[in-house]
Formats: sequence, structure tokens, C-alpha cells
Amino acid sequence: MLTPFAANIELLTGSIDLPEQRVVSRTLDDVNGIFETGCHGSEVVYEVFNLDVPEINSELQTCTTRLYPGRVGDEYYMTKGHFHEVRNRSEIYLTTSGVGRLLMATSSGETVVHEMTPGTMNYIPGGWAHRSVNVGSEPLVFFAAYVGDAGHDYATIEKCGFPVRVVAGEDGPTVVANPRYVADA
Ligand code: M6P
Ligand code: ZN
Repeated sequence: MLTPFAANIELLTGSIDLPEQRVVSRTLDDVNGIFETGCHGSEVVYEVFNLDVPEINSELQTCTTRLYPGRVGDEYYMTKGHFHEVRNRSEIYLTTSGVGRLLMATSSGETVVHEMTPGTMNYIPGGWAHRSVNVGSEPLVFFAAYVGDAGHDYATIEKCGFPVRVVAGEDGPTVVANPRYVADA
């Protein structure tokens, strides 16, 4: 049985005050291929601060994400995006700083896009891939909690892409169809 724990999260940055965290940092080199245009370099696009617990379905994994502002071509910085390996596992996000869009898609291509602003709680049901996009000029920071054994399936998104992209349009962030998307057969 786990011992209860508590953490203090800095809402503007997503920093967590516990030493036991596992930090994942993704650079432009790491995310090359997710944008229409290729991207290279050591600039950090986002960081994830994970408080790991056993990967079982009776526990909840929690983490914060700090997604920096920036663009590759006309697309805003975004996360790689994933399905859960155990497809029916759900997740919730709570945005604490910045402005973003949460892209969600099923394997057949049904798509839902929701806003992320401080105070927004997004519920991601099982079966929906998810990717977050920073459409603002400050870091987009959000807290996430998901079922312990969910796992991350990145391969399906790498193969199929997402049905939509978010690009900087004349009137601001615009959701457009991704012509290169293929539904997961
Ligand atoms: C959220 C959660 C994490 C995820 C992170 C970055 O915090 O969904 O599980 O790792 O976003 O997204 P990705 O793993 O797709 O790069
Ligand atoms: Zn997830």
C-alpha cells in the first residue's frame, strides 16, 4: 500500500517541490516529425514533471507539463500526443497558466478540440488520443492525472498523425484539417 503524499505545485511554471519527480524534457530534435515542417536543435519545447506511482489501475499517475511558446512554420509548439496503451484509460487536465488547445481524436478520426485556459478542467475519456498546443505567448502549464496502468502509445500517432493541426492564422489560432492524416486501420 502506498503512503499518502502531498506536493506543492507552482501554478505559473508547473514546478513541483518533491525531489522524487521524474523529468522528461523534449527538444526540437525529439519532436521532429510532428509538425508539417521538420525541426531541429536543442531548444526545449516542453517538460513533463512526473510523480510516478505503481503502474496499476488502482492508482493515479500525476504530472505537470510546461509547454513553451513558439512555432515551427505556422504551427504552434505542441506535445507529441498519444493514445493510452490500454486504450480505455481516461485522463483529466487542469490548466494553471497560459492559453492552449487540447486536440482529441479517436482511432477512426472523430475529433474534438477544446480550449485550455487557467482554471479549465478537461476530461479525456478512454479511447481518445490527446495532444496539447500552446497558442499563447507564455508557457502553457497544466496538471494531469491518469489511470496508473494507462501507458503511452506514441507509435500510432507517429504513423497516422492527428486529424487536425492548429496554425497561426490572420485572426489568431485556427484549426485546419491535416491532409496527411490517415485513420488507424
Ligand atoms: C500530459 C500527460 C502526460 C504526457 C504529457 C506530454 O501531462 O498526458 O502523460 O506525457 O502531457 O504529452 P506527450 O506524452 O504526448 O508528449
Ligand atoms: Zn495520456
